[in-house]
Amino acid sequence: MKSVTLKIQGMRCDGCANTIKALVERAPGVKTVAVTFASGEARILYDPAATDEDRLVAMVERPGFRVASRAP
Ligand SMILES: [Cu+2]
Repeated sequence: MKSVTLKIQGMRCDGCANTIKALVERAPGVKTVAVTFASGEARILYDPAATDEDRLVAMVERPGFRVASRAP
């Protein structure tokens, strides 16, 4: 398992955080997702054999959010 923390721009409330969580959670290879509106961060634990960072970022950005940075 690998983990990544994404810094997300564009979240305006807890609902946005829940939207992102629900989206990423059902993606193949994703184990756990925690999204915090207050800090603007998503922490994702995933199986690197089934998905990768680029795919996770694309998933977050599809509804209109922007990933400003990534950290392990
Ligand atoms: Cu919102």
